[in-house]
Amino acid sequence: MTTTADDRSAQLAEAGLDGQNKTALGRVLGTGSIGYAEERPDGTMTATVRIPEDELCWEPGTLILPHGGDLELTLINDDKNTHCAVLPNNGDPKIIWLVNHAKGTASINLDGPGTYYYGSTTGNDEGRGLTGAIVIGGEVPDHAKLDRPPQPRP
Ligand SMILES: [Cu+2]
Repeated sequence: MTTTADDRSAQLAEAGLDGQNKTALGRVLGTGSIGYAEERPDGTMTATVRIPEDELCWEPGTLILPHGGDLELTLINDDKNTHCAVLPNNGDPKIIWLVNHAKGTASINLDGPGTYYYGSTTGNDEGRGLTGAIVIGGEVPDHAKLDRPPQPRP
């Protein structure tokens, strides 16, 4: 059996995993969309993530970067609650405060391929609620590869 995107949306709705105060507090990580950062001519990147109303998630839920480096991340809070984002950043995590209907920009540097998680720790979603992922592709140096058979490369 194959599952199409439409099936998945219907299944998430039926399971009560597509919004706030249903089966779970909000959307579960991995049930949102995938987005890509844009690369500028100088190699720095930009992306926008937003918090839709009453879903308690980031949109896109997974943001893919073509490589490590500097990211200018715009965050928009369209929810009725205040949220924040505690963002991964080389050196020190950064926090940005997002009152309802606020927009802000964070400059972060992530120089290594990998999967980074960020979240809001406020706005009735403490714990692991409102979690998003930033995935950095690119070549992994040999010394950092997992010990497993060679994987196909795009
Ligand atoms: Cu929050």
